[in-house]
Amino acid sequence: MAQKLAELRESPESTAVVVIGAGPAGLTVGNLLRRSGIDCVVLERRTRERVAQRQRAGIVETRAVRMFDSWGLADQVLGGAPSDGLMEFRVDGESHLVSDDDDSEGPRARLCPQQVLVQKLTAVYLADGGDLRFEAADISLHDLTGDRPTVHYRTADGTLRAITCTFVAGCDGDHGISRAAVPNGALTAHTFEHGIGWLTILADAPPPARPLLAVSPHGFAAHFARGPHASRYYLQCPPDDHPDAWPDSRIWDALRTRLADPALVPGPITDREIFRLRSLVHDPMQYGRLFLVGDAAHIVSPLGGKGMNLALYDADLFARAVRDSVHDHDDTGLHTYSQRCLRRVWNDQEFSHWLTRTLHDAGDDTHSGPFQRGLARARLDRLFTSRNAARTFAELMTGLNPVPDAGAQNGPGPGAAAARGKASASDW
Ligand code: RFL
Repeated sequence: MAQKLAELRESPESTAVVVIGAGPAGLTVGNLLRRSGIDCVVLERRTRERVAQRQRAGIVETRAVRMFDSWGLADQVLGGAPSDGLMEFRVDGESHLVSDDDDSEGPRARLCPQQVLVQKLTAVYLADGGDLRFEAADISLHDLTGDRPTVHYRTADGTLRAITCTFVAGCDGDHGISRAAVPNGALTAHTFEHGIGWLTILADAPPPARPLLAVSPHGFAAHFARGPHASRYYLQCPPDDHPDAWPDSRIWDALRTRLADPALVPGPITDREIFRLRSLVHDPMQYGRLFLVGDAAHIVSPLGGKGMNLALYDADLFARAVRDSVHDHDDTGLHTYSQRCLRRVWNDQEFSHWLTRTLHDAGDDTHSGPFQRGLARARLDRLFTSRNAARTFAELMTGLNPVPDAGAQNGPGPGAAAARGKASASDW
């Protein structure tokens, strides 16, 4: 083994960027680098089939659609129809439509399930001649603070491989190896547990006309399209609840009650899981030549639909930064990558947190108490009646609200750690 590793170090492969993980973040980085004429290798531990089946997000926000459009990729990688931008809030059975139309020109959000985006990104990347290696096991990162990091991995047939590169993109999600390769103390984790559980259900059942968020004293529930004949539902539950406590009949009864829809059409349930709502930010999003992208750097609670969209934002900034560095010897984008990403990360965390608190506090007041419930109901009233409040909401939904350029930031705040002392630890 030691001899084999020594041999590998003698004659490694070489590329500009090794991308760890073939989710939305890694595949977007891979595609954008290829479009920029920059060599890269994407390493993914799962099989292609497994990656292509992971169902989570359902909407690519307006900002991300325009990002793909600016790379000439929107039509190739985005499936689904344009969203009509309307979302239904149902409060105690009363319907309120809220729009994400912010009057801006250009293509708008698309109804595109995450697995469709991943399948299309994979197909386009491979058709462009991209190097994507599935079933890459035991990946380890070396010399991240040197000039040429090395990535070791094992192929499906057990062969050890080594690749040297200029940059590593850590796109392997919250439980990947990239962030774990960073020494203790180099990154700070900011975490928040919401104290809320969600039962999440996928079913082959008719989707709603538009995203539906329901608030009532029975607890929060939601219903989203996940394709022409598939739906995802969420039901608020205690964080330590268990899926076994939710047989089909209980699920459909709870959905009918909380969605105030006695005629809700059920269907075969294909997946049911319980997870705790939590939020997490790692600062900075860089260590040496390793750049963390997407869920590897941050987790956003699902309300607001920002997790995947933030991953796409990071991927775009990273690819542009590498392009400027490789083609123009301009490293500004790489040096400001973490700060700039974190400004949007905190922006989206705030929006998601606001929506999470509002929709849960407004309903089941055993969770928060009557005072918080009154505040949350007032926030909803304002959203439904004030044009300015609705417009701010629309801007946040589209992802088009301006976020200050972090490069100009001098004062303390999220991201500032990267600009101050940690810059030297994470500098390359
Ligand atoms: P992913 O999608 O987790 O992809 C990481 C990839 O890395 C691979 N990997 C490794 N590869 C090699 N070696 C290793 N050691 C590896 N470890 C992991 C994995 O196999 C995988 O292929 O991260 P990425 O690319 O950053 O994308 C992030 C998004 O997946 C995530 O933010 C969203 O799914 C979050 N999310 C939602 N986001 C939205 O924008 N809108 C939504 O409506 C939405 N709904 C959701 C969600 C997340 C959910 N879960 C996970 C709780 C609904 C749910 C239920």
